[in-house]
Amino acid sequence: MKTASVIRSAALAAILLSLSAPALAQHAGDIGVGRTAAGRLTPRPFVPGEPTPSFDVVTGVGVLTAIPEPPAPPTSFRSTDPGFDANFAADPARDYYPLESGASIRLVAVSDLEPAFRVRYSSQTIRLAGDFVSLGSYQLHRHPIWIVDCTDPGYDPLRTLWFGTFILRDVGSTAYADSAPFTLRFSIVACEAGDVNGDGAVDFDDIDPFVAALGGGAAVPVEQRCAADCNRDGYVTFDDIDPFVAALSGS
Ligand SMILES: [Ca+2]
Ligand SMILES: [Ca+2]
Repeated sequence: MKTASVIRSAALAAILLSLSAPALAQHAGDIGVGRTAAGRLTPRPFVPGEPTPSFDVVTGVGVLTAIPEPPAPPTSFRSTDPGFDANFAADPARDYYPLESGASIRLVAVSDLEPAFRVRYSSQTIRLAGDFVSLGSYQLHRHPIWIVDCTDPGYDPLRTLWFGTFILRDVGSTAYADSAPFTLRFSIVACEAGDVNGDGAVDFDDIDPFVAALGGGAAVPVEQRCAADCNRDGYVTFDDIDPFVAALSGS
């Protein structure tokens, strides 16, 4: 087991650094929709500890729920969270301001979504680049449905995380510039990257379960595979070793 010994050596080196749990990914709140002072749309920058949290579009992972509930095999995984909300206060320090009257905002995919992943609101569905759903006007607060369709031919039951890259676009009279692209990630189970044994901490006790997840495939519980997917690409591979060691050292 050369792989296991390499991982152990790297992890042992990492513990020489100060061990601390990494900051939790930000799951709570809606995605704030606003603009910069220069008139470019932007999702609200995440602000730690604020009373009304906004979803962190950089590190946040939305959690989808199996439909129907286990132990029945799922036909889909769904959630209406996070939603989109334009009613956050201005935050000049982060160049974030509320939208003005006349705005009409869309969520637009800039690339095809992962197979079996889609976003739906009313009759509008995002699957491919250019598809959009309407989010509403300057005071918008809308929750589209994030869906992983298990009946889709492209559905891979070994995948634990789906993602799509989007922009915010204004088709209203305010004519704000498109936001920069941002990637939203969704998992089919709640998990914290690196906490492979699920005890709430990232530490040496996670090394053995991580090694098991690396080679275990479908025999490994989905929560364990999700947590071992430290680079958040949906699968457990050798590419997760470095981020796992980084999580162990709290960096
Ligand atoms: Ca743990
Ligand atoms: Ca991975």
